[in-house]
Amino acid sequence: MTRRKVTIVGAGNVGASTAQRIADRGLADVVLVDIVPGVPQGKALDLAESGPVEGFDNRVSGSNDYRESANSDVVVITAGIPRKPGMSRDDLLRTNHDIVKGVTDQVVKYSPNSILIVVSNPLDPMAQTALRASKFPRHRVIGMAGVLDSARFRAFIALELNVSVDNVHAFVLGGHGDTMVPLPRYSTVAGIPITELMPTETIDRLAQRARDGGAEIVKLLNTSAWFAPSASIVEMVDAILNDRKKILPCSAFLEGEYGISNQYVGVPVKLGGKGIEQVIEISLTADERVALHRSAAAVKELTDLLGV
Ligand code: NAI
Ligand code: 2OP
Repeated sequence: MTRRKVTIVGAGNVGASTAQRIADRGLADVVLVDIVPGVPQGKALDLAESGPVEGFDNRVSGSNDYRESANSDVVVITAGIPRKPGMSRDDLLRTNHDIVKGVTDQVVKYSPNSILIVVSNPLDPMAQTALRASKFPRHRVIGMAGVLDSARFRAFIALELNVSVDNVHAFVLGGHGDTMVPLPRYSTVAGIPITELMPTETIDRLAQRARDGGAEIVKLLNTSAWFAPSASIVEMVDAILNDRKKILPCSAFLEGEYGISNQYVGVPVKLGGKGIEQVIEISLTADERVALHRSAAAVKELTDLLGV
């Protein structure tokens, strides 16, 4: 059996904790790449030294050079900068676009057959940036957002009803932003739609908390989340490496599905060894469809600004 290899670009909070989860689960060898000298090497060495205690034999290394990433099966892109004081949303958009484009060019050079999972924000436009830069087919460039947004919704439902998170499934579609679309009709506890378990006002409150989930953490920590994001990334990495054919909400480049074309937006997909093996089209009510299209339009405004 050949060893699997996952490269994570950006050895910051999200990248490093993704590396840790992959190593702890023995999923694959891990390479951390970052532009800051010493950081990917230091974090990788520290993580590798936890192997004897945690009981993993996977190799963990860090580099500022993409040669180390060669022939990766999966590459996770978390490189980017957070918004700084005085910086507009557009400035951030352009800066992270340039970073993600540069990173993708390097990744593709050394891992031409890899599957890319894009995490950098703003998520859906960054996934589109990576798709254009890589020239990969759409099933090999996937954005991570829906798994995280749904995990937040699931956590809030489980807390509210005092039930195990194991029993709770939820779908959140649309772009990773204020316009994301939690779908209560498709969110269930032990198979029972939550619409039968809670009054509409409670569901609306939990859905809004899921929508604001990222901002709620930023307000508390003054930086964005990494535990739930890294767990969500690793669920996708695991589905791909183990060809699980798992149905997960991911940001996918649509070509007519849901009446949306030529852009990324969060939808349910089947994730397996080939990446996105199918975009699953679920039936939506008129209101849900309007909300998904409104969210897609908000993403398109940003990709139009970038010209990607
Ligand atoms: P961070 O600031 O801790 O880490 C980012 C890392 O990227 C830093 O180590 C930095 O040196 C590196 N970097 C910057 N430019 C680079 C380049 N050109 N090449 C290689 N590395 C480069 O940030 P954090 O918290 O890890 O977040 C990373 C990104 O993920 C952000 O854009 C954040 O908004 C996004 N994010 C997205 C989520 C999602 O649901 N899609 C969830 C959480 C975070
Ligand atoms: C989050 O949702 C900031 O996208 C990041 O936590």
